[in-house]
Amino acid sequence: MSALPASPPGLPAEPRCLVMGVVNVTPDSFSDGGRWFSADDAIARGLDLAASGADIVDVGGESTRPGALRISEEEELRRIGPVVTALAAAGLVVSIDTMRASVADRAIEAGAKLVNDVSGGLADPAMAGLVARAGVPYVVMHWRGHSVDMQERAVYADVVKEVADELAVRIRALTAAGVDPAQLIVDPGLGFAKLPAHSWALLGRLREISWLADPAAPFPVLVGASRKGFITRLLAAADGTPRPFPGCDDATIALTALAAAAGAWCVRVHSVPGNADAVRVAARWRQESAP
Ligand code: PMM
Repeated sequence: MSALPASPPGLPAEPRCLVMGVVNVTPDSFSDGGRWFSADDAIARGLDLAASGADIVDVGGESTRPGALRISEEEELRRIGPVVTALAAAGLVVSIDTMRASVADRAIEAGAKLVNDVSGGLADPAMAGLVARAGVPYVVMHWRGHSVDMQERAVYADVVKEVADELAVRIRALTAAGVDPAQLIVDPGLGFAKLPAHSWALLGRLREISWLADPAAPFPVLVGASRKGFITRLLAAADGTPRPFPGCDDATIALTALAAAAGAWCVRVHSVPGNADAVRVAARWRQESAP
């Protein structure tokens, strides 16, 4: 089995898939909106995620659930500022989940070590320059537009090829702006302008996302499957009612094991303990797998 791509400099390096725990400081996120909306609750949540095995905690102030409207920059900064500062001061590896260069900049000043941009740099033309100047690792997620109407853009002939091609275009734009390819992590953007069938196809062919244009130079891949709609629909009741989010955590753990065994670099999850076990099982499994 092929070796895992190395972590970008400055991030934890383990001989296994990493676990990123989610701290959504939002009133309306996909599965946990409102639960950690006060700064104190969000800080406590981040510490708890790290104590239960998260290698990285991902702090976000803006919901990207399908249909979500944007919030102002001031409001985003108000939400994430104290949380990033406190978690970084406590020694955690903090990622900032933002599409705004100004928010990423402030979070880096406050100690964030990774910028997680679900728009892959498309939402803010200043993002590429900021990431190049700061030299921090950067998640380039596949994205076709803001959440308010993104599902109208879920039209593909070959979803895996188109996502890989569109990510490669973003990577060319980022490197042209001075970003070092060694800083980059790619993400297929499960559920973002994707119908459930698209997300499943991407999971089944993750390696092609890692390879992009060149199998000899794979990128680390981040997978954000946790509690997404394609899982709630797979596990729907007999009458078609999607499984409520908290009932999807076991399926998320199963997906983590499969993605990690397929070579994912990191999984982004809402509940850590089972996923922290799953990545260790997958690492041991990979050790015994044929090259
Ligand atoms: N998904 C959400 C938010 N941020 N970041 C990355 N890199 N990948 C994802 O799939 C992703 C993300 C939406 O999920 P949530 O609102 O339930 O946290």
